[in-house]
Amino acid sequence: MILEHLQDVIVAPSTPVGRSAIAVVRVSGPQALRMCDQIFQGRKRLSEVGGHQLLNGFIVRGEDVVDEVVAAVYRSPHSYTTEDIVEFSLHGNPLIVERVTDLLISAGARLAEPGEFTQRAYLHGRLDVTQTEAVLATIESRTMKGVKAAMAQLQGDLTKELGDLTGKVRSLVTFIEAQLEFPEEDIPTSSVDPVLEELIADVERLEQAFRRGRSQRKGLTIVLAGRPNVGKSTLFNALLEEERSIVTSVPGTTRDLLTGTLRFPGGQVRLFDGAGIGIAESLPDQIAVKRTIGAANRADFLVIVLDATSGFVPADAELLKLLRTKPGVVVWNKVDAVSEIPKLPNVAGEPISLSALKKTNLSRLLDRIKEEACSQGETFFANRFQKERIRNLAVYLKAALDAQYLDMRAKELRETLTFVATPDRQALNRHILEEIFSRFCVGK
Ligand SMILES: Nc1nc2c(ncn2[C@@H]2O[C@H](COP(=O)(O)OP(=O)(O)OP(=O)(O)O)[C@@H](O)[C@H]2O)c(=O)[nH]1
Ligand SMILES: [Mg+2]
Repeated sequence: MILEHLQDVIVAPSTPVGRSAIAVVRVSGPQALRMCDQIFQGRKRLSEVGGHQLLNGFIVRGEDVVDEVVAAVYRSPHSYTTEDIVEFSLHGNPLIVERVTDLLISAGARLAEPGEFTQRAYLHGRLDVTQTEAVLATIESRTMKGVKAAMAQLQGDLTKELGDLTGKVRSLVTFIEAQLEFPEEDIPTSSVDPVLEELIADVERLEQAFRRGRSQRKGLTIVLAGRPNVGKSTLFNALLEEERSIVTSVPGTTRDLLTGTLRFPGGQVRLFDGAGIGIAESLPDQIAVKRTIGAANRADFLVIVLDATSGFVPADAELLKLLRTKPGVVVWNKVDAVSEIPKLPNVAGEPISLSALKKTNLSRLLDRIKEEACSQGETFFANRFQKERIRNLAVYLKAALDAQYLDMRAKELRETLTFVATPDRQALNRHILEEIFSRFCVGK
């Protein structure tokens, strides 16, 4: 990927290859209009018209007419890339698209790299990185809600939120430093507690909005976690209404991590079934258990499956610890085979009792999952740097809240500022930028 060469005129088809009513070929760069004039014949020359104009005309090669087209002209800086742009709407035949692209290359343009138009918008300062990724998210989103959230991001909502947060932390630091100027007065550390608590709540709200964003774009990841033989695979199959995972009465049946999709209006879930978490003797079993634990750690939400026929055992207590750091729900499975549902010690939230085998009470679990995947509220897409920054932010703000003295609080908060205030541009190195842009399609 080329990050410089902004003087080049770039060209690429912006619509998918195939037959269609219309196909678009896009050209951008400082000499784009003059270059297009070499192959376009219309009432006026493209380099003579103002921005935001449509011109009917022909693409010609010497004496030959290649196609009748509409050329849309955008003048710098009022265009997607901020450069001069021409978008030719052609008849949607791949042969014509190829011919027109080739003609422009012969006239001196260069074929654009994937995402290079968006990259130029970024390099010219029209989009920040968050917005750049939002462009990608808008194209990739699989639900309309996802598209809506991506549009909000494109309009800079998260960038603004982070800016507001930075402002609040900065005023708090200034306030504390002013207090420290007068050491003779004994100012209690708790005087800034409410402000800090509010900031922490702000950060948590953002984190929640990210999770919603992921649910809407890629689907929320949910892992069924439990000891071997508790009925995870039976439950996985029942939820997906498909015999996907092998079920036997032998503990250790599942080894590979299986995944299936649950779709709801307004959200989707990628459900995972893996090996039971417990003591594994053989090497393959150990690897399988590690995989499930890895998936559970990465998941957005957990379904902890317990076996009602064996009651609550010490190994289950270990599993419940997973819920300290992420949301989830506890399920008592196999309730068809017991007369009384076992008790669950000190866990937040009511467990759901069901039978995966008899398919009873499954709807309660499905409703809970749906609630998580389609929860209403604001949504953000965050790139990994923003997510990282927000996470660090939470850690430092909590450390500031725990700090005993005001000067220690000020120190933690100043550190906090380095996480929120770093502009994207500085945080990103060339390699990372290339990685982002390479995920785009050609022509965007
Ligand atoms: N009575 C009853 N048996 C069940 C229920 N769900 C699963 N079982 C049985 O429990 C045994 C284990 O089921 P699996 O679904 O393979 O359990 P698992 O948790 O995936 O097991 P591993 O893959 O070995 O970790 C099978 O014999 C199932 O028929 C249930 O709701 N009620
Ligand atoms: Mg299984």
